[in-house]
Amino acid sequence: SGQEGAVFQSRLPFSKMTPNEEACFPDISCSGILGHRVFLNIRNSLLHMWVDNPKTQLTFDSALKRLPPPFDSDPNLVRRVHSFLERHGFINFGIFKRLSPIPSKKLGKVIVIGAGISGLAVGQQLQQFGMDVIVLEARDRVGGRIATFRKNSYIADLGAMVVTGVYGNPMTILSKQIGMDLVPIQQTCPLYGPDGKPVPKEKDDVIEREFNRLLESASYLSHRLDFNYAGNNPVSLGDALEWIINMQDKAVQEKRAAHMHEIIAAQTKIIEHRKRLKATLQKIATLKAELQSLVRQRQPRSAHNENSYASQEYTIRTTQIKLEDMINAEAEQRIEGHKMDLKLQEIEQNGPSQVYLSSRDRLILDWHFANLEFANATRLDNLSLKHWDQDDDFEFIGHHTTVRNGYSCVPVALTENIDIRLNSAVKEIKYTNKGVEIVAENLKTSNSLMTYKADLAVCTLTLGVLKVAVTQEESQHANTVKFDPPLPDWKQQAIRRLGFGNLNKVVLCFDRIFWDPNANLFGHVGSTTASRGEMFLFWSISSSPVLLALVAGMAANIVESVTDDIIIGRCMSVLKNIFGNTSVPQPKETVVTRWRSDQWARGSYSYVSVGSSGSDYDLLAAPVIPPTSCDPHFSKDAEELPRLFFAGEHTIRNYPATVHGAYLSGLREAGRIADYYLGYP
Ligand code: FAJ
Repeated sequence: SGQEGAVFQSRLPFSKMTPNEEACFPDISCSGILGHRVFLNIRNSLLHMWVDNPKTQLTFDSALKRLPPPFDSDPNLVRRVHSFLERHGFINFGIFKRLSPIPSKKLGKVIVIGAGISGLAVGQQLQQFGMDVIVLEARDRVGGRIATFRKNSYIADLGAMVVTGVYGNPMTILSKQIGMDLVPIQQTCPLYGPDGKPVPKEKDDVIEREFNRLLESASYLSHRLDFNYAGNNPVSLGDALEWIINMQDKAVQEKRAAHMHEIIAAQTKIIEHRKRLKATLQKIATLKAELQSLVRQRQPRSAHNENSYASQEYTIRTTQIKLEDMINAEAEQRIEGHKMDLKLQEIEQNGPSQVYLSSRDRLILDWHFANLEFANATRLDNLSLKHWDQDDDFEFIGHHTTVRNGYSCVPVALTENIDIRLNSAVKEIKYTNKGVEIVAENLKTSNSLMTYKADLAVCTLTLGVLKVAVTQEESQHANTVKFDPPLPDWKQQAIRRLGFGNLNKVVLCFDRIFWDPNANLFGHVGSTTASRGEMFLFWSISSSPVLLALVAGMAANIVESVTDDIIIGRCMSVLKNIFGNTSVPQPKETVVTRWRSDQWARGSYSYVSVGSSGSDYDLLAAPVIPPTSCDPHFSKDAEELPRLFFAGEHTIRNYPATVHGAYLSGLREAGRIADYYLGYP
């Protein structure tokens, strides 16, 4: 709440201009501290007004009226700040009540390819900026990778389902505008072992700590020791983790060897000591015999044997003293021997563990790896060790929530007032410095082809679809999009480098809840490392009895070639193993996703693969200027205008792989297009 909260919610620094603001307001940028303060005050006040009431358009007039003096004294500056915030998607975005009409004279024509969240965001924005927008979508629905299964009272998200953090997240503003039923996720997640028995909490905690330590070690290897290449090959996160695990194993073996040496040294000391004790005992026996014989031969004292008597008594006495000394030495040696035995016992009892991880512990660790493979939508050995978590600093804070009424309510709401052509599969994107021509096949009307002409196009095709477009596998795939001319090499290389992963879900709708209704999650530890991602996590987020099983990592691709019956059967045996045969009823409805085989997606979301980095997201976001025209009548300015723009989760470096990132990429491109094509009011 308050102005600071509103600025934070808008992902801007409260008391500083951003580089983009400095570029757009060069006069303020070099005007000194007072000018900065005035700018920041106007900007922050406007953000506050919008975040407080995002259901109604914040017009320039109402903003000016509500600004306290002296910040209202320069209406021209207020107008510029208002226009800047509107254009770059900081205010007046989403679905809100308009107070001023959209310009009726259209200011340029745009084709948006794809009606996922990014396509809808860019379409909404450009439409309200006064451009003529058509959105072409191949599916018979909007939303793309936001897809909700609805049947009777059952609701389940087959694609995105989590809103990750509320502060700074544009979804928070959208949730105030449309009926999103956001429910915080309970993070506790009991684990069940491969035998179906609960994993004890203490064991679970120990392995989770070890998992975090392994990740820290991997980060240390990469960022402190700069161990990012093995020879000329970049290292993957998976390689680094397995390498550290092997090192730990080796370290345990070395500790065990050192321990054995310690035992041998202690035993050697004991043997030596026992030898000494034996010698002492022998000496005692000899002295005792000597003494006995001396005593036996003892002569009584008389006047004529004074000297020999004294010598005899002296010998007896010294032998006695030697014997006493030996007996004392024996006693001391026995105490010392006892101490040595105790020491050996202690060493033997406090030896290091036999192995770094027992096979059962390793499987629990594999469960955590599967969870990481789910978040990244790929196997750990595909992730770049150096860059896999490059977006971590931009994670939103606040609780993670699910959309109880189904995430598809968002894209559906964003269709308001936009011309969307469903069942229109784009086949060809031709771009020249005069504009674009988009050839689309109508999948409903006997596959007829339509050509749409416009000034520019925004391509929100998924990275998976773009990968098909830039490789030579055209004949194998139904959805191949041709770029004419082909995309520039730098764009093609980035498309090839960045990874596009996979994640699948199995929806099971029952007639009753048989799991703990208070937990949103429970985990199932697989029986092998290779199958660790198979139904490793079950979600229960709906108010109706629906379970959602996740299939991640290597298993995500494997399940796509298996029939639904087999997959459901596997889910059921996991559940019966945990809850007992008789407690688990047959599901009433089931759905199995296959995102990799889905021709309009070709996977789930992007990841930073080995050999790639965050800057590939920037290259994917960069617009394309058509190659220079040979037409002598063409003006230089027109030639330099980009005609192809790109949005989507794979184009946003700081927030990739997410719904909010895809949405923000749409806002970003709308701002960029307006800057190129509309100039500033
Ligand atoms: O919860 O924000 C999630 N939360 C989230 N994003 C997810 C999440 C995952 C996640 C959470 C936190 C951090 C990172 C990820 C976890 C998971 O549960 N969840 C998720 C689960 C699955 C199974 C999937 C598939 C995705 C997620 N995501 C990712 C987001 O869904 C996506 O990042 C976002 O929705 C992407 O939006 P976009 O606008 O960039 O892309 P699309 O695919 O929605 O739109 C492209 C459109 O082009 C489609 O409608 C497609 O039909 C169309 N098209 C394709 N070819 C065409 C065409 N149209 C015309 N002609 C053609 N030739």
